[in-house]
Amino acid sequence: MRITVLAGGIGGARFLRGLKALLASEHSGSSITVIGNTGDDIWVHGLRVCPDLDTVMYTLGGGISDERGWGREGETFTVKDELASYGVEPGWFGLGDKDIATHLVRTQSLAAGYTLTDVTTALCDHWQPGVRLLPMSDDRAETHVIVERPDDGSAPDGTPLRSAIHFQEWWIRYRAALPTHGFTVIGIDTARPGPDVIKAISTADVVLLPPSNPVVSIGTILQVPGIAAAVRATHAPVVGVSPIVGGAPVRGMADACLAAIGVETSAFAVAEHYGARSSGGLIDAWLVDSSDADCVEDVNRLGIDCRAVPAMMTDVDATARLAAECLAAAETWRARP
Ligand code: FO1
Repeated sequence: MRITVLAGGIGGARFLRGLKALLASEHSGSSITVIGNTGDDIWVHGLRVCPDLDTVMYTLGGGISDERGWGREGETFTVKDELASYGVEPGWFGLGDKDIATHLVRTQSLAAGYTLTDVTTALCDHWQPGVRLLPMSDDRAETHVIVERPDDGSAPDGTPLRSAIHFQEWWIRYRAALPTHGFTVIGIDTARPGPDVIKAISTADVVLLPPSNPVVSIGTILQVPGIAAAVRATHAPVVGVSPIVGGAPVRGMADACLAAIGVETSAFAVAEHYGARSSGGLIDAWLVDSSDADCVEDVNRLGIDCRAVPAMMTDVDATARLAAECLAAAETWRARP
């Protein structure tokens, strides 16, 4: 079975760890292709950092800091502290010493003319994540956030002025706690899907949207011209997992992202946001946590086959069971009359 997963950072990576465990135990001969979000990517001190790609690679390759969910286990920040002593910005970005090696390899390879896909393949040769990790695009497409910063001041009529800041600054420095008016992915209009991305979607047996951030992770991947159309057109069932449980994100700040685009923070609202493929949207089935069972009928009425299951990824076994529910939902959809 060929499974293609559109994934962002921590939530997507944790889901993949369970999916991998499930396939190893019950679906030998299956393969996973991950289409990774690169909208979070950032130049820091001249290094190209790809947070979501690295989070998937480290999580599945055994190098992740489980405590943080990003960066390396046993990490130190000596270089970051030295840079801070020079007063070099950005001081707010947590650049780990071990992590720098990954960014140096990536930056040097990009400078030598290799594509981000080539570089990611080479890094994964080292980390052996057990999945094929494809950047959504080899072209630069960086998420920026339209905010009101404290020192931005106001126009003569008193209207607060707005600025666009890099997603990482919004996420890390400001913890998404500024008045936020939306997102813009700089370069997205001319970004092309990475090689094999469209093929991975159109030839998949199952396409999964794991509980990653539906706005700035999965949403960004779907903004790459051609990718959403490929999801709509694939013969594979498309199954999503709600990242919102009981009206709140399980981790991260998807609620701030959803609010910024005018979508309610609920399992139902995110399903509605993705839309039923039968009416031009993206998903066929939607898994919500058991605590949100009261929305199942409403989601079904959207034309999306909804089921309430234990969706908290508390450990690998629980996540493997969630992944099994995704595959069951896919088979139910495939078998429909
Ligand atoms: N997240 C933080 O909250 N603080 C950090 O200092 C930080 C540094 C960082 C460095 C490398 C990396 O791959 C990820 C890092 N993250 C950090 C996480 C990152 O901001 C988010 O995981 C994604 O961009 C959103 O999914």
